[in-house]
Amino acid sequence: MAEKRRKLVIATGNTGKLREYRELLASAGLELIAFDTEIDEVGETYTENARLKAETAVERSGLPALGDDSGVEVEALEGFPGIRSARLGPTQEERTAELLKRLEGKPRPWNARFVCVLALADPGHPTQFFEGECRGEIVPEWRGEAGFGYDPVFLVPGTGKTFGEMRLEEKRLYSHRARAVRALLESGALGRLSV
Ligand code: ITT
Repeated sequence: MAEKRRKLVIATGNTGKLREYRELLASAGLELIAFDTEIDEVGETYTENARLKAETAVERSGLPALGDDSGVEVEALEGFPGIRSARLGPTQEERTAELLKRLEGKPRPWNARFVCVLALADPGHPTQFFEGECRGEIVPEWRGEAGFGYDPVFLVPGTGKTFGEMRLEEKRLYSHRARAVRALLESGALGRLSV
């Protein structure tokens, strides 16, 4: 009989993130289950918010869960929007436009970094954290239709492309999320899940 795959909840309501996790964890041999906790992100750090998402999903599902809190930090805006990246406006288009508006008139390059903190919560075990970053530059023109969020205005140094111009397989070579997932996979934690 085929061995039953272990289940891992991906605690997100963001379809762009979910698509990336399905790709990044494809080789991990797990059954991935999407679950949007819809919690208020009341934490003051990526770590606190990632923990909230993952632990809430564990409480409600009884299964191990991964929470992702991420954002873009722009040097000329002293790290803004950071953990508030999802709250700059009602739609992503308005959020990106708002970010560009705040940068208007500031000298370029608009250096920035994407940050991703992953929390792995497992019933009966302390929650573990993994982090990844990707340095780049915000550009004023929107380029490409791929990805999600601020991808069309985030230029990756040395590639001449924004994340909006990269397919998933290319974005994963550079992305903050891919780096956090690599740290998670290298830790061996997914092989020790309790359920
Ligand atoms: P969940 O909390 O349900 O996971 P969310 O979109 O609210 O979904 P966050 O609170 O972590 O997630 O907000 C992160 C925001 O940062 C996200 O909405 C994007 O606008 C942006 N972001 C994060 N990773 C990104 C990426 O790889 N590419 C583009 N934008 C990204």
